[in-house]
Amino acid sequence: MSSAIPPRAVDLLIVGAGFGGLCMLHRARQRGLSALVLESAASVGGTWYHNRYPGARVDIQSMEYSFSFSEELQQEWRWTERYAAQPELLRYANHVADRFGLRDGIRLNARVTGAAFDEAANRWCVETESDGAWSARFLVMASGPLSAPNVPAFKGLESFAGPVYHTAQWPHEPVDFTGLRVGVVGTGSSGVQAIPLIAQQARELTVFQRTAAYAVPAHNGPLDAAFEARIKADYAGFRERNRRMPAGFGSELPPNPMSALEATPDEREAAFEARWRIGGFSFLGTYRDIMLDERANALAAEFVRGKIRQIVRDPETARLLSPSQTIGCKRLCVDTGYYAAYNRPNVHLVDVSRHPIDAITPAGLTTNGRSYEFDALVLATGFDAMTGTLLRLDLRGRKGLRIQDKWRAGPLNYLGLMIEGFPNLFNVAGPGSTSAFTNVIVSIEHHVDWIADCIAYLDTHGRATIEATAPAEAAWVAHVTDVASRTVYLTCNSWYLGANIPGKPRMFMPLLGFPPYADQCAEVARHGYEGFVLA
Ligand code: NA7
Repeated sequence: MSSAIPPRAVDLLIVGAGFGGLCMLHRARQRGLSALVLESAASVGGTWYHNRYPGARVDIQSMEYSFSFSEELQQEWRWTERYAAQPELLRYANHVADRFGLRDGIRLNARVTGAAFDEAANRWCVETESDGAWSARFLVMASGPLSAPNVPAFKGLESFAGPVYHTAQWPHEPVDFTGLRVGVVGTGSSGVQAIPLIAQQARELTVFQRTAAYAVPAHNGPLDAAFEARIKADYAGFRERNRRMPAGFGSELPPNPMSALEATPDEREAAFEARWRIGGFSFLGTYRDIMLDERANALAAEFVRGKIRQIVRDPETARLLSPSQTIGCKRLCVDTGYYAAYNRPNVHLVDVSRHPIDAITPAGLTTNGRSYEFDALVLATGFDAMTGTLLRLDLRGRKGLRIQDKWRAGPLNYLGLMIEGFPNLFNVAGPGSTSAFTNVIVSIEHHVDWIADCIAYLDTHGRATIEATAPAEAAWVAHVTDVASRTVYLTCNSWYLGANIPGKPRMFMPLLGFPPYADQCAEVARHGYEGFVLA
């Protein structure tokens, strides 16, 4: 690595000014560390800066999807909707940056291209595209688990005559599809959110679906003032109850402790219907074993397929929209009018599950010997999740070890926080942690606190570095897979497994169960950072 300008030095460099980076910067400053955030974008907000597609919205309730670290912040901020939309979430990120005076610690338009660990100095040297080099004792990757967009290598993509929009790289100026024929590829969470709104604008909308999605209604609406007041009367208690939930949220409606297999068909129908009416992820908690037992899962899945048949008028379209995989195995979608959008005469569904998209052409695309024409193309094709962002960097640990070599067979890590061979590098909400299976803000705050405590421990014990050991890493990765293998999560081709990216090694990356994970991380720290080498 080389740079014309000598590196400028701080204690802690943080990559990314999304919720993770903002939280880390604030905590580091509270602990008296000099810290700096390097952010590639022109402003803060991370996910909510980039994902501006129509309908982009959080699917954890707003009162939960927010920081808990400041009582003043959580009291003063007012969400307008049960599930906040992208512009409001972006305003929240900006408010946090202003409220805590963080902006002078954030370098915008500073895209990190790589980082190398200098073993003689025990420091990280971080290179940016156009902001020179920086050096720090500690490097925190708060670059997000879903931040490397996946653009499939479609033959002829560059030949398309009209505009191509990826949901995760949406333009900042409004996109108007009025009067246009639009093609959408992808029916995961992003496609499911965008399709109903694009359908309202476009002259014709053709959706190319490889895997049908399960979507449960959000029943979004204005935030109920009485609910807000009740939560704010004891926000700390509400946060604490949520932290004790398996996914760090949902304490208001915990999973039913009954097995779906013990209920009668009528009881089941009533129970599924009740949760369907409430909406959101709580549907998967209708019974305790939906994500544990394929027979229980099949009952929930069939209930949703029944809903699709009720909502979608054309039986053939309903059949194509009906997923066959286990429900929840790919992330459950939370929707507003998704299935009903297919009742519109201008919306068409093309199944590409058995015959993939052959090529993008100047006028549209071809699949299964047919051509489809459209004026604009939307790729709702997701992310190279959990590892893509780090693997796109020139990241080198001890002895020049490249992250691409270290992670050749999958993202080895310990506690989801550190990587052997990469001392003093912390990962926020990365593989091996509960991030993707939780209200990610709960996971972020947990990681940020653990990292800040770890740095304080090193300082009080006169240690320069901390590094995961290889045996601890191997055991951890096995543990993550073992936990998943006791569930239905290994039964489908999800991004949790890396299965959405051709050639990506299959390793189950996120960990299920926030409370035991948080306890385990605390235990490791209490025992002087077992599984790490401190030097
Ligand atoms: P997802 O959930 O990964 O969805 C991507 C969609 O794009 C999904 O339907 C894919 O089908 C489809 N896809 C991807 N590549 C292709 C190709 N080559 N051909 C046809 N279809 C393709 O991404 P999202 O952005 O919707 O959501 C990601 C996460 O963000 C979400 O889980 C939340 O955590 C927030 P597939 O299912 O792979 O067959």
